[in-house]
Amino acid sequence: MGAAGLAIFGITVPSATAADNVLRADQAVARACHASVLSRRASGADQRELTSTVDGLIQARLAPRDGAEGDWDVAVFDKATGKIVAASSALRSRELAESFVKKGQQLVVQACRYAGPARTVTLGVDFLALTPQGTPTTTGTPVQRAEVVRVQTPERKDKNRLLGLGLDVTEKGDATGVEVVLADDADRKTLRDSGFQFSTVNPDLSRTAREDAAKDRVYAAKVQASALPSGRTSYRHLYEYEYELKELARRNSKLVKAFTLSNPTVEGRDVVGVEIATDVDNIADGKPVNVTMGVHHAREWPASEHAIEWAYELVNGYQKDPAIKSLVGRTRNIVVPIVNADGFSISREAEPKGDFSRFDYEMKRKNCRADDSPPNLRSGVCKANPGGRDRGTDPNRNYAGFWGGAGAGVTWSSETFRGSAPFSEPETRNIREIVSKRQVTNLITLHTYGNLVLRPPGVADVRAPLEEPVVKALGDKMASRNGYDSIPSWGLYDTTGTTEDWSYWATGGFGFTFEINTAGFHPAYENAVVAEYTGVAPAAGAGKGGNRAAFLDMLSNAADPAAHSTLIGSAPRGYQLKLHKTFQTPTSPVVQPDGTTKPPIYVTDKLDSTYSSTGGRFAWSINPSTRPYVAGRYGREPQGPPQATQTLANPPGVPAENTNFPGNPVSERIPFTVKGLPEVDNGRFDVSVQWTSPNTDWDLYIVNSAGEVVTQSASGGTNSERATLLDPPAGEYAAIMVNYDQVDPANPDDWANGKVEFSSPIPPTYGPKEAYTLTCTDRIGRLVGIADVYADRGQTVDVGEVCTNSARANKQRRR
Ligand code: 0X9
Ligand code: ZN
Repeated sequence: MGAAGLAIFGITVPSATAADNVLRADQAVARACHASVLSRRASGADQRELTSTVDGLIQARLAPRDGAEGDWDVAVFDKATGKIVAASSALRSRELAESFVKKGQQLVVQACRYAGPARTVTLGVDFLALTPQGTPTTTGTPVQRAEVVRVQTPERKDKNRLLGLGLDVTEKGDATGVEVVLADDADRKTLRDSGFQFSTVNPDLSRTAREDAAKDRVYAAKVQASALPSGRTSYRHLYEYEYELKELARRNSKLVKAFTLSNPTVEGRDVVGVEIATDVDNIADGKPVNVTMGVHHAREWPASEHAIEWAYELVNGYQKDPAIKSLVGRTRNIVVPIVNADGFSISREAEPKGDFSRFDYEMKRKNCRADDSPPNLRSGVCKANPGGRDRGTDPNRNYAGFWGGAGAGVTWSSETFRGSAPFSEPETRNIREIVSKRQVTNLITLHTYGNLVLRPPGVADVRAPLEEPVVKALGDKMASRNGYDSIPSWGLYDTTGTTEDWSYWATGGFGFTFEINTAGFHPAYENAVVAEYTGVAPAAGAGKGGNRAAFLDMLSNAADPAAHSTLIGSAPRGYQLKLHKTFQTPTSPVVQPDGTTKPPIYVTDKLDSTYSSTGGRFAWSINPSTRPYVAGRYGREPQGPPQATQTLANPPGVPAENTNFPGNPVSERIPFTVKGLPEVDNGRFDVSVQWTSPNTDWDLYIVNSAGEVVTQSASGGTNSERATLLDPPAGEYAAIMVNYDQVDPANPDDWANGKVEFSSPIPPTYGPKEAYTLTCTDRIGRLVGIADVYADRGQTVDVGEVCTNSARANKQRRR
């Protein structure tokens, strides 16, 4: 896989001498440094002119000098045309602007002092030559064709086997198949050798990418302002996200605060987000916290667009819409549009679009981690590394939740590589920190594509949480707005180490993944962003409110005390209440490259959040004290015995071979009846049949009285089929037997032993209750109160005067 033959590596060419490297501006001017080349005399900026020494990459970095930080931004322009080449606008003075340049190209590097006290900043510029790796086997290196195919996966186990091939499996799929991206001939060979049946969905992904880019240019040229909250008409660049977030904060300083996450990326970029709340700086005000984020995966540009538009929605709505104003007033909102900043920069800056021979970076998914690659691929900047898209960790397999199990890559080059350890990556550490330090009651992580609202768990053999009906109801409600399918994550296929499989099971904060649109990773802006967000055709949410309305439902849920827990009591002004919890959660047994497993790793989490008292009564919105991981598993108490086994008699004769069911209806039909309460209570039924040779193939479909297929089993290479339905409604059903293929049609291998077996529902299981440790410290930090606090979802717990009367709080604990 990957960019072999066309891959490139970088040679650093040192430039600018030390004296040149200090840039100065005596005033700060809040402006978009990337907008244009400023006059040499303009205040608040400084420039250098350079000539590129290479055909390759420029990297322009800023670093603060002498402790004074401030906020400087940088932009690189083509001198002849004034066009922007690269820029970086994060919140401090640590910037990395990176893009492609031509040898001899004249450049203007412009640094702008946006805010803060630092009058000077250090500029470092590197040019990196891009050189073909190795000798191409032919002159005119063959361009690798990227395509999308739909792979037939009649049974769940087929999808899991498909994942094991290390191919690029999307979220667009259903019970019987899933779309897979084949990047090159190596991928095509892998799939062909696997024996899976597949059909082409899009024979030329490059062409689609070029067409989509052209559509985007036309749309942006034609439309002044879209119906989005910001009016935006095209995909933003990383520096535009950074700049717009800080402008939102600067223009709405009481309502919006921009912040830098704790861990810079592998390439050294600052990752930025905004917090939105009334009196935003008082982060310890006890309101529930709603997090919306995007772009764990580099190529999924609509994800960050939806996230930043949501930030605009809240800010605009706060001024203009009383309902939004009320919701914003009762919550705190954190928006991190781009979690994987390195990867996004590479995918977004790839030019020309659709030229996957050039570094295949437009379709990059992972981050820029290089340490886990083979030694010869460990060096070189991400945009110019010889490993192509192969290098990197999948940030959405790197969280601790069930890490190391099914549905994640074990080797460095897998598109779903889980990383060297849980939370080995800066991207996942950043999100972990937010979720661990704040009471994040609600979280949406945005991805593309497949039109799905996914809820935990991501892996089938983790039973649903005890509160499954509540989580499902919230997912269903959001799906009624965007028109997506609301399903448990494992419904499509297994994944482990994903965001909410950690955040939900460790904190109880509701967490969902949205897979936006059905057309691709970053298809036409007008559809994937404007239509999906606002809920107009061709989006599935047309007329239903779209993702805008789904996000508002999530925010309403955050604002609803019945959906989380609340601590009430009273505390003197200036006293600090702290909730603490430490626990260990095992990962999955850790799958090894040879397929064996090693014991789970125990990951220690520390949750520490603070409420700062303003004096008198308080109400602090928190997550339940017992983790869903511990609380128990969903189930149902049997209300009666299961139904007795029924045999399915094989009708005389053998139907003609049919590889095209249901298009061709030729089959055998064997009716059976499912009973219900009060006589019996069936938790599931299993229909099974057998025959002699694994080279013969019978397929089994179960239909209800309306003729709808309710479950099926259509595998190949076995001498049996087994179809399961959970909680089957009472009624008339039929087993449909399709004679797919006979080894020896003259001597038919007929099916036998047909039966329907019924089992009781599995009752719920309950775990122990967990507590938080609540402490109170006075104005000089002395511990003045301590109590254990148990809080269930929806419950309000009165801890009384915990700062002045711990005894009373302790009594509360014993009740
Ligand atoms: O694979 C992922 O990380 C997510 N899909 S994407 O196509 N955007 O990469 C979804 C993870 C959860 N999905 C399943 N468990 N199927
Ligand atoms: Zn994704």
